[in-house]
Amino acid sequence: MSLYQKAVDLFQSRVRVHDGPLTSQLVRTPGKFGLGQVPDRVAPDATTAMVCGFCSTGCSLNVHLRDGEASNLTPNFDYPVNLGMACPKGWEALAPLAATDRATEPLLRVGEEMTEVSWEQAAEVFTSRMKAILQTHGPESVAFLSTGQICTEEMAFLGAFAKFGMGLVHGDGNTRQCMATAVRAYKESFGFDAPPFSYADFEQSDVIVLVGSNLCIAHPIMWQRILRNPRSPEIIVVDPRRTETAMQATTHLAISPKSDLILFYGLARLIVERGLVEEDFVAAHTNGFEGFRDHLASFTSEFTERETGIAAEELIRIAELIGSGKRVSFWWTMGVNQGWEATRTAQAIINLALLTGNIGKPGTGANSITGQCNAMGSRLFSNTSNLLGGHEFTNPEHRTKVAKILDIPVESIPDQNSLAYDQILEGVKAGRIKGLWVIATNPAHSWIGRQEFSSVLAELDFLVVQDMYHSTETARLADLVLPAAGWGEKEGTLINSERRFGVVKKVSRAPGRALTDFNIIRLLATTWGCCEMFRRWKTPSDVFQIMKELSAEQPCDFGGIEDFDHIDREGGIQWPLPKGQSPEKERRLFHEGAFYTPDARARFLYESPAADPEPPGGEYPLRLLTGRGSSAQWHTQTRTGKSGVLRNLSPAYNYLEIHPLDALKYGIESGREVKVASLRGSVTVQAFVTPTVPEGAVFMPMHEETTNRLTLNFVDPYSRQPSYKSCAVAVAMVEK
Ligand SMILES: Nc1nc2c(c(=O)[nH]1)N[C@H]1C(S)=C(S)[C@@H](COP(=O)(O)OP(=O)(O)OC[C@H]3O[C@@H](n4cnc5c(=O)[nH]c(N)nc54)[C@H](O)[C@@H]3O)O[C@H]1N2
Ligand SMILES: Nc1nc2c(c(=O)[nH]1)N[C@H]1C(S)=C(S)[C@@H](COP(=O)(O)OP(=O)(O)OC[C@H]3O[C@@H](n4cnc5c(=O)[nH]c(N)nc54)[C@H](O)[C@@H]3O)O[C@H]1N2
Ligand code: SF4
Ligand SMILES: [Mo]
Repeated sequence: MSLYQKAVDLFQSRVRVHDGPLTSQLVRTPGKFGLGQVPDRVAPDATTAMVCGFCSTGCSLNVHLRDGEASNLTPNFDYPVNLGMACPKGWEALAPLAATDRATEPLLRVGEEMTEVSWEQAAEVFTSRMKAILQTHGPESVAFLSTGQICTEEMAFLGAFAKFGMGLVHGDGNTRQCMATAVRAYKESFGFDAPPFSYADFEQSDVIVLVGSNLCIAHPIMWQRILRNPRSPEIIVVDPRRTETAMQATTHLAISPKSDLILFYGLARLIVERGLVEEDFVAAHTNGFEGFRDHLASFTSEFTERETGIAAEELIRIAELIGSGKRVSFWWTMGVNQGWEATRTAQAIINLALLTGNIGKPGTGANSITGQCNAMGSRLFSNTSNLLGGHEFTNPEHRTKVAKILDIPVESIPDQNSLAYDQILEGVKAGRIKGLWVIATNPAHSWIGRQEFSSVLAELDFLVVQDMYHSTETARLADLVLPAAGWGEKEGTLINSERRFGVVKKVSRAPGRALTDFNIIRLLATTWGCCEMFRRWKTPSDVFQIMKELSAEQPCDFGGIEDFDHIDREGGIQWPLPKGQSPEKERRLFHEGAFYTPDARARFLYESPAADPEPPGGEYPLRLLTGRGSSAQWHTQTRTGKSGVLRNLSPAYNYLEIHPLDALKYGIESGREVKVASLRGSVTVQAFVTPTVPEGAVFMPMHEETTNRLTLNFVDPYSRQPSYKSCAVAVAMVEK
């Protein structure tokens, strides 16, 4: 009997007969299905602290209530993360909740029109149409796209319902666009996806190496932590652009775009050559050093200089600084993760930390900074690329363990990995995937090669979008829009970059009939007929307890965290915290040199550089770099675009940064409209001539939907993360 048939049989044997219309009860009868168990908002005129719902820094904000509604907020001075600071998005976090384009009712497409329907109808349409697709085309014909921007408990519930309840095999999330490379790199090098650092390391380093990471814009409060470092650290920024962060650094290595892998191999060779390897550490705690040393032979300083544009003397200075025995910390973000040889590049950074023993000690580490507020939660609990709790779908022991804890038949857990995001979209294009459920992500704007994306979605029989707003580029394409409550309108946990659980709370009422993601999933699970399977999953607090059980004996074990109040009292708690241990204020991993591989040794992993999938040249002579534009803009701007303050802090128009010499070469005038074209399409933006981009490259922010009309859909072969930060373009003035 197929897995799918078993799952169908299971549902059927468990379908309960309800008395009367289910969903209206769900909405109107508090308590019956758990909705009323969402805790009442905090006392009417109180102040309560909760973590921010934008970036992964995880700042704590004091939300002040008047007559039971959040009226304003201030940063929390007592929280170990932000110490009284917040960036503009944090200060303006309440504004997006009041936007006029909030989705307030479920919307169903009838012909070209979107019509308001009740929750009961919405859930029934969801169930009947998804079931019909599954019954006709099998369990691989429906997929879901999850997110790093909802609470951990919601992600866990979503992933569990989709895979164990609905019987889906395929589900991925926007963390593929963002973190997949770091996940893969850590798993292979350390044996588990485990970013080892604490933010305290920013303050305790002598040398801080930031690779493809624009902290001043993307993680401004982490940058503030660097500024608190009393050791006058050397700050080395590796970025082809002279970013705001590069301008503040002590050294800017303005490398040729996409030459990072060669740079790090070149530096490693110099470290080995000059006898700067921390030999005791390498011998006791790593594997693969000899092979790595041989691999480095061809990365001479002459070759490295030619490929990266960094002078040989400068390479020697940096290698000596890294190998000098000082506390060196390496930090990387999207300049590394979003590339065609991204996994090996991340591992080349890890290799430098291992070579020099810069791991497990204060002020050190090979540290991947996460992006979204709960990217870390999604890495552990979204049930997409990992089985809940950092387990493996393909490991029978893991499946048995999870099935036992959840009290579900082991057959309801898929024994294969999901297709990755790009492969799911391939499946849609090829007609194999006919139903798609998109939650808290806006891929019609943010996915690479967007032109293609919209036409791919048109192939679907049924597209469901669950979002706070009905106006997002993706929601506008949906057959069914499920209106979701947002940050501040629900409770649960988020896990920040340094593995710290923080709590969000309900301080505002969601508009209209919008429900929390948790309750939407609960409603759909009930209508689907798997009430019984999820009988323990009544509230986010219940799910937190289940997640604790799932984490047992995993590197992320957090059985020692009691509940949400405990997290609140302690000012956030980092994983791991096994049962019986008390939380410390800040902790890093690997202080004993024991990694999560079977022999407890970290691995040196390396490979020859790969070919550029679309080198600039010919008709498209420039390389397009993309990324964050300002600290006031968040991704596709569905939230930050709703705050007048943040709009005023953002560029008023969509722009392209171009070097003065290229402007001269191509006849571009600053402030004038230019056409930017790639093989995928062309867009018109305003030129901004500036030497902060290197000659031969241009930069566009990702916040306007036009940018991804140009980008090339190409993924790293190991992480399948898209290569957002490079494609070939041409630029020309628009004739008036
Ligand atoms: N204000 C704001 N903050 C955010 C976000 C936001 O949208 N707005 N998003 C959050 C999320 S989800 C994420 S993932 C993070 C992203 O945070 P970052 O990764 O810091 O941001 P990006 O601007 O995408 O990319 C960083 C840098 O990579 C550089 N880069 C491009 N190509 C290369 C290369 O080949 N080598 C090197 N070394 N560098 C290169 C770019 O020039 C850019 O300056 O930010 C988070 N914080
Ligand atoms: N060219 C280019 N493209 C990029 C990047 C790049 O550097 N360059 N970076 C990539 C990266 S790192 C990332 S992370 C992605 C981000 O890409 P997306 O995830 O598509 O961007 P967001 O705008 O954050 O989308 C989140 C959506 O969730 C909704 N939402 C917010 N809170 C909630 C909630 O609580 N519940 C529900 N149901 N919905 C909610 C928002 O309204 C919004 O529509 O973009 C990627 N795209
Ligand atoms: S730095 Fe990140 S977590 Fe802190 S206030 Fe800004 S957006 Fe929120
Ligand atoms: Mo991201």
